[in-house]
Amino acid sequence: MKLILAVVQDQDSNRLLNVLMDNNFRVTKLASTGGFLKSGNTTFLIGTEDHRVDKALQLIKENCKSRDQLIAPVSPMGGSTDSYIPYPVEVEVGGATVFVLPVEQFYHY
Ligand code: 2BA
Repeated sequence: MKLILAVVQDQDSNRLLNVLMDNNFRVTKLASTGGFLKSGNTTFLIGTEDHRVDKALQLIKENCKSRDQLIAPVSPMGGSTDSYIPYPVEVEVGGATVFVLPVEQFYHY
């Protein structure tokens, strides 16, 4: 058994949840926050049999898009000038960041 952890953008999360459910995956959807942008994203926990991992990855890939996001200028007011960014910076946020972990034990009470 494997545990798939997938960090995706909020805009893709409902579509991905629906498609995973339609394909009989068991899913937990968590509200999360990206450390760099400090804005909301969504983390999926998907526990599945080894032979279904490729199908889950395919669905994630098909339903999550990369997007460019602007980081607003950071004001130095009241804070350190070390982190002052005077102009908006564009970063490409990936469609999905995915970890596939082996599951040592699984209990469902
Ligand atoms: P954030 O940490 O908010 O990062 C959003 C996007 O900002 C990243 O997109 C990347 O394009 C950029 N970025 C992140 N750290 C950077 C840095 N030190 N310098 C310059 N640009 C940087 P993605 O790489 O697609 O990541 C999207 C979200 O996935 C991340 O949101 C984070 O929540 C998660 N993530 C990505 N890699 C991870 C990892 N190794 N471990 C845990 N979570 C991760």
